[in-house]
Amino acid sequence: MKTRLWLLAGAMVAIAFAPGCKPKGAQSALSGDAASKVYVAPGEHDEFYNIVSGGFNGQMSVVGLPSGRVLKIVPVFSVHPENGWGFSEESKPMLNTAHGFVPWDDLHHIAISTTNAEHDARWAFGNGNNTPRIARVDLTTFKTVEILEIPNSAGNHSSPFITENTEYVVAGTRFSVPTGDNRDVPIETYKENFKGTISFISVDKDHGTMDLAFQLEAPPFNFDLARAGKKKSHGWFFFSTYNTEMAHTLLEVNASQKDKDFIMAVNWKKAEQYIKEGKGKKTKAKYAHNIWDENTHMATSTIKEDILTLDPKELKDIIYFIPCPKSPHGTDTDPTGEYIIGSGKLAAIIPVFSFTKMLKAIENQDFEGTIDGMPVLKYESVLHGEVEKPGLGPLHTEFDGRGNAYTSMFVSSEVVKWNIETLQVLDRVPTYYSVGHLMIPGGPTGKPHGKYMVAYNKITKDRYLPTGPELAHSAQLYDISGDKMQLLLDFPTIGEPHYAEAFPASLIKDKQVKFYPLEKNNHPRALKGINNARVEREGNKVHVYMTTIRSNFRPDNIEGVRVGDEVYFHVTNLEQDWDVPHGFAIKGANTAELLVMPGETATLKWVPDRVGIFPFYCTDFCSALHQEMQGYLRVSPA
Ligand code: CUK
Ligand code: CUA
Repeated sequence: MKTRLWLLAGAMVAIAFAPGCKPKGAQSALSGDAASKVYVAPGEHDEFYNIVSGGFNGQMSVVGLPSGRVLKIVPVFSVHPENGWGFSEESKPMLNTAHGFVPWDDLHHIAISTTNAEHDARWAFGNGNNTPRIARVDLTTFKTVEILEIPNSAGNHSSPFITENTEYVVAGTRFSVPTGDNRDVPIETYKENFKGTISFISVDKDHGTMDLAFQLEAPPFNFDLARAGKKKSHGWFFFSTYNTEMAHTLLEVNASQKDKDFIMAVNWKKAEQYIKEGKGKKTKAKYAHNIWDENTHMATSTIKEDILTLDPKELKDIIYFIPCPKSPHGTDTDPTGEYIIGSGKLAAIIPVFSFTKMLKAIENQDFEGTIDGMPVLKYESVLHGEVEKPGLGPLHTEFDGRGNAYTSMFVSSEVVKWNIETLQVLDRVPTYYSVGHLMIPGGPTGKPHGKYMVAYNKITKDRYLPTGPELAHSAQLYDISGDKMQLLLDFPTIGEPHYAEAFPASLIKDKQVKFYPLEKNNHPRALKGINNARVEREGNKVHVYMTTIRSNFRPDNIEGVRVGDEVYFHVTNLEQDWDVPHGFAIKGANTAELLVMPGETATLKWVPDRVGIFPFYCTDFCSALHQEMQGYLRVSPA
């Protein structure tokens, strides 16, 4: 989130609590036992996996909690030279879109799969904001195995949030845009030509495969964030909206004229029923669907264009609007599914809505008006109550499963703990500084694991050794097991962290894939042993069928290649052991390395543009003879 609240929060607020101002007690002393609470002894494992969004680096990072140690970067939406993601021929199709190869995106939110509203941790979903996409990472391999582009969307921010059995992943568009394949219209025709779109993407129960089930048209607001209902509110989705003024220019002024925006409640079970009854309209817009195949170790990209669209202007009982104080950012549902919290970031209170009251208000038609025929419920009739004086700039709320909520305050740089029933503020603790998202392990589920809370901060000055004009972004770990929150640890993050989730390591640590069985490697260019290692020419294409095993490449002296040939190095790693990848890099190639997992095949393409001798070598220290793992390619004149 950006600092557009500056102008609006009022000059006094902005001056007194400008983001980046050092809160009182910034050097706060830790109590003596903080170190022991985060100390994970050498050889011991962390208790939780924490999957953290990388923001503008486009990746996810895997962090252990409570130590804060970074265990891995999982490449998702951005190319990753470390392991050839987006450089190998097999992975390039993963980054394909309806308008070609897009090797970067901005990943903000993580969703860990659930069953019965509890983490099952089979998959981690992440959103790409810029070229609207949703990715799915398999948590037995920590590999991105699917990326679905979202048509009719721009700024895929309200995404990827899931229903309690991972039936659907949703994607709400931040920018309303003309729908269909992009059209050339005057921007000032915004209200007629631009639309908001909410996509419901079904997830296959067994394999996780995503499919764009249907899209819901919505007024041209900006959709910011969302949460599914759970337990009693299962079947509903709640989206925060802003710019309900429907401005298309100078939003910082024009989108702040009214004192309320809306939480948009969507009855998705109803929508699903209408789709089954054939009430969806067939529309078209191109989008890519990219799937990684663990059988062939290759990705395929398919361009699709058929979409089923529901129009809630006609089907009037899908969407209801709940007025919410200005510019809600996060909307969050508590573990019971009864309470819906809208964090109006320009509001002085936090409104807490009641699902039961919402249903009653709908039944009694307690409406204050309509938008395009869709009912606007009365604020008071849905309100459970307001948290008074919580702090400034409430953004996101998580839950500990003991009846308490924790809200991040961007402007006053603190986390505030309050009781969901009584709405009393129970504790507050400073963050350093400007906290964005916060996270409790299991916090968005029906069964939070409690124990810790992590604040993901922006504009974090002077917490670490300075590193030039840009400083490390920061996470802070707090112990929330007692009445008072206690700061335990600061740790820097990779990229800009937005949302994150964490779950007990015990859920997946014994399910990790250690290597790929060679006999099941169905890559069309795979080798099962060193005997078939060879070079084959097909016209101007040269296929090098290469093997790696400690500690050699076969073949390792390659001749007969000419300038302008397309050379494909199909490298099969014959190892059948945990943690023995081999790398492949060749001098002069305008691409990255490969890092080939045991039992896998990966391909590097290079078109040599000059004659000479080009050495290649293994990039991953794999044995005492790693330095001997090398070879030569000779390129002769065309
Ligand atoms: S956003 Cu970054 S602090 Cu994109 Cu979820 Cu709220
Ligand atoms: Cu193989 Cu180093």
